[in-house]
Amino acid sequence: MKNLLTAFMLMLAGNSFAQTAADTLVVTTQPQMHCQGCENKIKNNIRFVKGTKQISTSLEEQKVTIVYNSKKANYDDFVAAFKKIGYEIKKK
Ligand SMILES: [Cu+2]
Repeated sequence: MKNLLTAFMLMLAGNSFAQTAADTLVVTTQPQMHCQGCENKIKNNIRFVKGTKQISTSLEEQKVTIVYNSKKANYDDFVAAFKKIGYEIKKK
């Protein structure tokens, strides 16, 4: 019984760790974003990449900031997702 409890607590600890495994990716796009339509297109598509938690764009700074779970997605997943909608990305 004690072992079971320990195992359960370890599981909980593992879970909370997974939830905080958030990475932030900041990228620039090619072609550049030039209006809200571009921003929306990116946001509405990239948010479907598995593991994406939050996505924001900045026209002035020409950057896209993505907060994601690094256990579920990696940089290449985002490269592929951007490519699908016609953008190349570079880490900023
Ligand atoms: Cu546009």
